[in-house]
Amino acid sequence: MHATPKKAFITGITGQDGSYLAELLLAKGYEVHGLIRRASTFNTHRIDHLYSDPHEADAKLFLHYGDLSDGSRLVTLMAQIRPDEVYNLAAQSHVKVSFEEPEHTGDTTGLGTIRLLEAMRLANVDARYYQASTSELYGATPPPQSETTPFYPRSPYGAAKIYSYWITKNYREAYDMFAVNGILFNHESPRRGETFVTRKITRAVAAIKAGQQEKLYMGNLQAIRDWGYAAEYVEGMWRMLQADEPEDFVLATGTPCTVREFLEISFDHAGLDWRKHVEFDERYLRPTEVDALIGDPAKAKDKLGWEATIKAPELARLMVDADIAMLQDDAWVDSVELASWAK
Ligand code: NDP
Ligand code: GDR
Repeated sequence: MHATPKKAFITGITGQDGSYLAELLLAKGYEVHGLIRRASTFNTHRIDHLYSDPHEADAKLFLHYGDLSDGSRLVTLMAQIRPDEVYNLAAQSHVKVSFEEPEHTGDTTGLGTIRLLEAMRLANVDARYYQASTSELYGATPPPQSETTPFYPRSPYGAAKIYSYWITKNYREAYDMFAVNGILFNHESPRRGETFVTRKITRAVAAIKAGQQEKLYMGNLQAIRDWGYAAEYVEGMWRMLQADEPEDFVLATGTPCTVREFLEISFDHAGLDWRKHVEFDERYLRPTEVDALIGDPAKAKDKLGWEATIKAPELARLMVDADIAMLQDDAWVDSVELASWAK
C-alpha cells in the first residue's frame, strides 16, 4: 500500500460501470476523482451512496465538472489531480442511439479518447490508462471472439470505439504509455441504464407483476449476447492496470444467451408468461445488427486470474429481484416509462 493513497481519475463515473469501479477503488483505499457533466437535474444517483462532504477530513471521492468534448478542461484536470490511474469509461454508449446521433457519438466515444490521452501528455501525467473498449468492435465477425479476432463494427458507436481502441494502442507504442484496452462483452446489473435490453426487460417484469404495465415492445429477439455481471467486470479493469505489462484483454463469460432466452428467464422468475406481454415494434431494430457475440476470456483467466462467475440466467434473476424490490420500495430512480423514445 502507498504511503499516500493512489489517485484514480474516472470518466463516466455516473454510469453503471463508473459507479461499481468507484466503489471498488474506494474500498481499496484509493482517492477517487470523477468527471461529471453539468446537467439541469441531478445525475449522480448511482454514486450518491459513496459521496461525503469534501470538507470532511476523510473524504475520498471528489467530483469535477467537465466533458469529453472539452479538451482544455481535461488538461486542467490532469494537471491539478495528477492521477496514478485513469479509467476512460465515458461515452455515448447506446448502439441504437448512435445511429441517430452519429456525429455526437463520434465526438465523445471516439475523439473524447484522444482529448483525454493528449491531456495526460500535455500535463506530463505518467498515469496508467484504461480504455473502455467493447465487443461491438467485432460486430459482424462470427464468434467466438478473442483478442486476435478481426474487427468489423456495425454501428457509428462501434466505429467510434474502433478509433479509441487503435489510438490507445498507438499511444502505448508511440509514447511508451501504459495504456490498455479492456474489450468487454455486455455486462449488466440493477444499475444498468433503463434502455438497454436486459434492464428494459427486468423493469418491465417488475411493472407487469405489480399491475402497472401490460405490454412490453421489443425489437430483435434472435440476437445472441454474452451477458455478465458488471460488478465482476470492474475488478478485471483494475487488474489490467496492475499487470506487469500493458496488454489488451477480453472480459466475457464465454456463454451465449439470446434476447428471447433472457426474456423467458426473467418473466418465468416472476411467474409470468412472456408471450402474453411481449410485442414486436420495428422501431427497436437497428439499421445493421450485431447478430452474435460470444467472448473467449481465456487470456484474462490465464494472465489476470479473472473469471466471470455470474452467467445470464442468474443475472436475469438478480436483476428481476432488484427491480421488484425497487418498485416496492418506490425507489425507482426516475419515472421513465418505457415510452416510445426509449430505445
Ligand atoms: P453508461 O451509459 O451507463 O455510462 C456512460 C457514462 O459516460 C455516464 O457517466 C455519462 O454521463 C458519461 N458521459 C457520456 N457522454 C459524456 C461526455 N461527453 N463527457 C463526459 N461524460 C460523458 O455506460 P456503462 O457504464 O455501461 O459503460 C461504461 C463504458 O464501457 C462506456 O464507454 C461503454 O461504451 C463501454 N462498454 C460498456 C459495456 C457494457 O456492457 N456496459 C460493454 C463494453 C463497453 P451521464 O451520467 O451524465 O450521462
Ligand atoms: P448492445 O446492448 O447493443 O449489445 O450494446 P443492448 O442491450 O442495447 O442490445 C442488445 C441486443 O438486444 C436487441 N434488442 C433490443 N435492444 C434494446 N436496447 N431495446 C430493445 O427493445 C431491444 N429489442 C431487442 C438489440 O437489437 C441487440 O441485439 C451494449 C452497450 O452497453 C454498449 O455500450 C456495449 O459496448 C455493448 O453492449 C457491448
